[in-house]
Amino acid sequence: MKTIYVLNGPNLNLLGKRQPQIYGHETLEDVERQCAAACAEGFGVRLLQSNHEGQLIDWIHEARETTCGIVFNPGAFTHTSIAILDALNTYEPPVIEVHISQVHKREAFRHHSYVSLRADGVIAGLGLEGYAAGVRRICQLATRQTQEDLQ
Ligand code: DHK
Repeated sequence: MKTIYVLNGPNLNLLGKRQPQIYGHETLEDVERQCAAACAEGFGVRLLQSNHEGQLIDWIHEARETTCGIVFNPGAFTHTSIAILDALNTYEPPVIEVHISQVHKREAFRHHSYVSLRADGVIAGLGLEGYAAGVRRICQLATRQTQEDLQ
């Protein structure tokens, strides 16, 4: 079984309760269920959430050894964290950056992303569907990579 990490940054533990007019009524458990359903055969997801930058960095380091891709909603660290960008730059498999809201329609400080300097794809404004789309893309890229490795 190939593992995909679905990483979530600060305040996303409150998904479903926090500003539902922006982030909707569904919870991280719904994200986990939808991501599991989006996996191709032979793939599985592990959903993780932390409000702490260092914990997210530790999980990225751990993912280097154990995963075939990361779907990542870094929350507000998207716009501030060079340390998370540096961690992602140590990670080889695909990274898909996800934002539930359409950040480019929001405040100017949400328009810049450090994570986008590394991400292989960026999804914003699709609601929770963005996570499932990210998982599908990782499955596709990882399968392609396996086929190339076999040639
Ligand atoms: C989530 C957050 O917590 C914000 O800080 C980002 C992102 C947007 C989202 O849309 O999922 O700016």
